[in-house]
Amino acid sequence: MQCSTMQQQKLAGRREAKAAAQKACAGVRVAGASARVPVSTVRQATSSVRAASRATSVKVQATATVEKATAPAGSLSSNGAGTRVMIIGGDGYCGWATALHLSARGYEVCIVDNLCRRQFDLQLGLDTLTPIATIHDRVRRWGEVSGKHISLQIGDICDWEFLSQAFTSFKPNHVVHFGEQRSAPYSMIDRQKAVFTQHNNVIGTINVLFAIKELQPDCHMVKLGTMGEYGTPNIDIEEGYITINHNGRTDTLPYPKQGNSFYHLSKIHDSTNMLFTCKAWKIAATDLNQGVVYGVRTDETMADPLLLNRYDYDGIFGTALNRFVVQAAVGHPLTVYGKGGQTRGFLDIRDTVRCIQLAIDNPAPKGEMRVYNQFTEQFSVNQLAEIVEREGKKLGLNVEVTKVPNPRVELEEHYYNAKCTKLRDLGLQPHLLADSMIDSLLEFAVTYKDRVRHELIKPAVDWRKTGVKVNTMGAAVAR
Ligand code: NAD
Ligand code: USQ
Repeated sequence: MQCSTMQQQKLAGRREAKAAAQKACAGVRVAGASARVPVSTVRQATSSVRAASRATSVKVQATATVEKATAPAGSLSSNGAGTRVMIIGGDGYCGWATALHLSARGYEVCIVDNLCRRQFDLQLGLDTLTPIATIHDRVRRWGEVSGKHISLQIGDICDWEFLSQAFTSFKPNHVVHFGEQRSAPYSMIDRQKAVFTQHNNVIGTINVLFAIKELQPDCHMVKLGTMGEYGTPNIDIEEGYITINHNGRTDTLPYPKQGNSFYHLSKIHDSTNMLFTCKAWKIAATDLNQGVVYGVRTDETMADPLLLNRYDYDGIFGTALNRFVVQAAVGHPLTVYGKGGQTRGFLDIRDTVRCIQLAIDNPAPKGEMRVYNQFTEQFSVNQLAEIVEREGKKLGLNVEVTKVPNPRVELEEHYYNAKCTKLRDLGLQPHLLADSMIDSLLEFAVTYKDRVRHELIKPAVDWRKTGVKVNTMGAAVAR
C-alpha cells in the first residue's frame, strides 16, 4: 500500500478504525506453553515501554514524517492478496518492518514471536534508542491506521507444541524466519549464552523444517542467514555455492563457511540443516545471507508513533553504522575496533523488506535451497567512520573517531569481494548509503539523543574472555 492510501485510511471514519482495531485484537493469541520466556518479565518490559512511548509521543509525532512512498519496482508492486506469510521474529528490528511492508501490500501476515529480544534488554539493562510500543499495541494500531489485519501468536518456536499449533491454525504459504538470537557479542558473553544462542537458533530452525514437512509441505521457507557465515576468505565470495575443480574432477558445493562467533556459527548449522532437509524432504527454501542492516525508517513504521521500529546502539545489540550514527549524535568518539579494515556488506532496512518480498514472490522450487547474498554495498569500518564524521560535521556535530582495542577475534585487514547480483536480477533497486541517507539517519538519532545512555556505548564483550561464569549483568557496562 502506498502512503497516500495509508493517509486516506488514517482519515477514514472512526467506526471503520474501531472495527479494524477489534479485528486486530481478535487475532491476538497467546500460547500458554511458552516455556522459556517468563511472562512476568515480558509484562514488566511491555508496560515500561508503553510508558516510555507515551512520554515521548509528542516528540515522535513531530518527527515521524511519513516518507513519500516510491513506486514499487517490478514484482515488488505485486498484490500479495491470498498469500499467507508467517513471520517468525516479527516483533524484532527486521521482522516488524517486514510484517508491515507485506501487510501493506496485501499479504496475509501472522507474526510469531516469544518476545525474548525484549527480555534480553531487561536481562542486560539495555534499551532501544526509540521508544517502542508493545507488540499488541503495535498490531492494534496498524489495524487502525491501515485497515489491515495482522494476526499474532506469542510463543517459542523451540516449543514444538506451540509451533505446530501456529502452523496448523495459520497454514502459511511462506514462512519468513527471523526468530533467532542475532547478536554475536551476546553469544560470546558466557557459556550459558553461547549454548542458549545455538540451542535457540538451531533447534528453532529444525522445528520449522519439521513443521513444513509434517504440516505444510508446500510452504516455502525464507530464512535469514548472514554474510558472516562466509567469514573473510582471501578469495571472492559467491552466492551460496562455488564450483571447484579438484584433482581433475569438478563439483558445485556449498561455499566454505567460517563463523567468527557462536552466533555466526549457529547460522552455519542452520544452513547445513536446511540444505539436508531440502534434499531429503523436498522442502523449498531460500537462505538469505544478509549483511549488516542500518537505518530505521520504512514508510509503514514511520506512519504512526506506535509503529516505530527499535534502534539498537549499545555494545551488544547495536551494529556498526547504527552505533556510529548515535555516537556522532551525542558527541561520543566513533568506536572503530582495532585497525578498522574489517569490511562487510551493508544494506538499508528499506531494502531488507523489499528483498524478503522478492524472495517470497520468486520462491525456490521444492527440493532446492537457494542462497542469495542480501546486501547492497561493501564498506570497511574505517570508511563508515569517515562518512559519519564528514556528514556529522556538515550538521555541526563535533565528531571524532577513536581506535579502541578490538574486543573480537577477527581479521582487521583483509581481502573482501562478495557477489550480490541475484536479488538485483529479481528487481531490487537498492537504496545506497548516499550522503542524504546519512543526513536523515543522523537527524533521526539527534532527535532521540536524550534517550542515549552513554555507559551502554562502549564494547562490552571480549571474545578472549568468554568464560563459564554466568554474566547476567554488567556485560552491558564496559569492563
Ligand atoms: P531482533 O533480535 O531484533 O529480532 C529477532 C526476533 O526474533 C525478536 O523479536 C525475538 O523476540 C524473536 N525470537 C528469537 N528467538 C525466538 C524463538 N525461539 N521463538 C520465537 N521468537 C524468537 O533481530 P533482527 O535484527 O531483526 O534480525 C532478524 C534476523 O535477521 C536474525 O535471524 C538475524 O540473524 C538476521 N540478520 C540481522 C542483521 C542485522 O543487522 N540486524 C543482519 C543480518 C542478518
Ligand atoms: N565494529 C566496530 N565498531 C563498533 C561495532 C562494530 O568496529 O562499534 C566492527 C566489528 O568489529 C565488525 C564489524 O564492525 O568487524 C561488524 O560488526 P557489527 O556489530 O556491525 O555486526 P555483526 O556483529 O557482524 O552482526 C550484525 C548483526 C547480525 C548479522 C551480521 C551480518 O547483529 O545479526 O548476522 O551483522 S554480517 O556482519 O554480515 O555477518
